[in-house]
Amino acid sequence: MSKGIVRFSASISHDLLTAFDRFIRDLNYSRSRAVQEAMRMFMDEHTWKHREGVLVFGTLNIFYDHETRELEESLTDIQHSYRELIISTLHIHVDERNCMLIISVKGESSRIKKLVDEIAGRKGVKQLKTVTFTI
Ligand code: NI
Repeated sequence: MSKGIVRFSASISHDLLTAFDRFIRDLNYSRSRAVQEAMRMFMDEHTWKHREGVLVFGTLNIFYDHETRELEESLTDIQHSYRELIISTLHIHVDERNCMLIISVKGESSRIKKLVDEIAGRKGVKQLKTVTFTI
């Protein structure tokens, strides 16, 4: 084993590992390479959440059920509360039931984290993915 390389073990479900192995085999990745890339991507995505006072810009991509009672109203209310961060919003009607909201933001990291947490905590929000850059 070369210097700087370590082995570690982790516990995950059998189903997840099976799906992961199948997935990376199609990409011609080894487990080690895929896990390293996933760890770097994870840290890239979340680093700004641990740092206060950093200027962050990017998009919040929210996939939600528009039939959930009062969700759309509360998403609008939240956006009004954080309007100083929001550059623009794009609403996409995905199908009969689901919508996607893309909110472009620019502002201080801890404030954007609060906005993300408020939206993610709403009932009916199925997924929230952020694409962020720091400068
Ligand atoms: Ni819609």
